[in-house]
Amino acid sequence: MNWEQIDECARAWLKEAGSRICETFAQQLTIQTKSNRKDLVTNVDKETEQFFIEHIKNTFPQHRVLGEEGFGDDIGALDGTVWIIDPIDGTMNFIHQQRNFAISIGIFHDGVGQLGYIYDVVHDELYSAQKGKGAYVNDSPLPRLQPVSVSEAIISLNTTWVIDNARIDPSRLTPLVKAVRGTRSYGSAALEMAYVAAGRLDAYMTMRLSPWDFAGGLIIVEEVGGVVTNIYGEPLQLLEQNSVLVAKPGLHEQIVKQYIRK
Ligand code: 2AM
Ligand code: CA
Ligand code: CA
Ligand code: CA
Repeated sequence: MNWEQIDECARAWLKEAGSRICETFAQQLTIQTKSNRKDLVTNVDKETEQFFIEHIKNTFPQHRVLGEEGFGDDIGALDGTVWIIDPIDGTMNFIHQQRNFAISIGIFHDGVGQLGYIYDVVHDELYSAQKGKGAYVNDSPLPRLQPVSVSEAIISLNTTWVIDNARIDPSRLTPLVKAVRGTRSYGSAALEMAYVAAGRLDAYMTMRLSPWDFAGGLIIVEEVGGVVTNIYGEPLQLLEQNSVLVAKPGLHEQIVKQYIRK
C-alpha cells in the first residue's frame, strides 16, 4: 500500500474542501435537524462528504468510505482500506460561530489506523499523523505527551453529561470537575482530540461518539503517546458508538481508577 500517495491526495482534498467551506460563509445555509433539535446538518456537511467520496472513488476505486451523512458505503467490517469521514465535526459551531469546527478523517487498513487528519479549516491548522511516523500540526512535529496529575489538568467535557442523562450518574463527574485545574467545552470532538494531541488540553471525555467523531483523532493522539479508550479504560469499538476518554498517560489511568470505576 502506497501510504505516501494516499497521504498526498488526502492533504490536497482537505485543503480544497476547506476552501469550499470558507466560501459558503457568505451564502445562505440549508439547515435540517437529525435525531433532535440540537443535532444539525447543513447542505455544506453533505456536499463536503460527497466531495471526498467522489475523489476517493475516482482515485482509489478499491477503497471504501464510512461517512457521517451516509453517502459512503455500508460498512460492516474494516477489511481492506476504509476512510472514516466526518465532513464537518462541530456543525453547530459551523452554523453559529463560523469557527471551532473541523474536517476529520481516519484511514484504516484491515482495522489498523494508518493515517489521521483533523483540519481546522478557519485557522488553516492541519493536525495529521501517519502510523509510526509521529504527528504534526501543519509542518511542526507534535512532542510526545508527558504525564500530568488531575490537579494540574485542564479537561474538556460536554456539559450535557454533567446534567441529567441516561448514561452516567452526573454526581460521579462532580468530584472530577472539582479536582481538575479547569474545564473547557469546545463542541467539536475532533478538535478536542486534536487539542489533547497538541497539549492544549490534558484530557477530553464524552459519553457517546460515533466512529467518524473519533477516527482521525484516535490515530493522531495515539501517535504522540496519548491514551484513547472508552470511559472504563476499554478499547474503542471502531464501528460502534462509544463513550470516549482521551488523555495524557498517567492522567488517563488516574481518571479511570479514581473517578469513573470506583
Ligand atoms: P457533529 O458536529 O459532527 O455532529 C458536540 O459536542 C460534538 O459531539 C460534535 O463533535 C458533534 O459532532 C458530536 N456529536 C455526536 N453525536 C451527536 C449528536 N447526536 N448530536 C449533536 N452532536 C453530536
Ligand atoms: Ca452531526
Ligand atoms: Ca462529529
Ligand atoms: Ca459531522
